[in-house]
Amino acid sequence: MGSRTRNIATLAGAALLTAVSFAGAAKAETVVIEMLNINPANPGTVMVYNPGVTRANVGDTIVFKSVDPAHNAVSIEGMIPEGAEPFSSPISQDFEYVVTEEGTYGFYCIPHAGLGMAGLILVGDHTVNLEEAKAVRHTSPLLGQRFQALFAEVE
Ligand SMILES: [Cu+2]
Repeated sequence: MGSRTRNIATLAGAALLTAVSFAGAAKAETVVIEMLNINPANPGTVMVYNPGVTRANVGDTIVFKSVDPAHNAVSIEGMIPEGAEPFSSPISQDFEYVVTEEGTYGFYCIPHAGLGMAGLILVGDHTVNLEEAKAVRHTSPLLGQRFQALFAEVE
């Protein structure tokens, strides 16, 4: 009984310590990007990430939320900052990715590349690789168009 109480107290202390050190760090946050069949802000646009342009800080965790099935999120070569780990999420599953570098991250959905399902994450100073990211050519015309629209929101 006594040791059990002590264990619980230790656990509570550990949790408190974790909370304190977490707050002391650069308060990393969780940022959610929904993967949707229909744009809630514009029902005429289908197969979207919501939001299309997401802002975050280094250390934040991006959660790609599988709200509607059959989507994923894959980083695009030439559209992530130097030193950032490329990512490719399983289809129809939530996926977490920690952003470790400042810059612009471009990603798309493999099943809906042809429908232009694309998104941007801007981390800290996003201009680090913005021009390089903009210059990437996309095999799917709709993907290129969606990125153009998203980049227009960035300025
Ligand atoms: Cu998709």
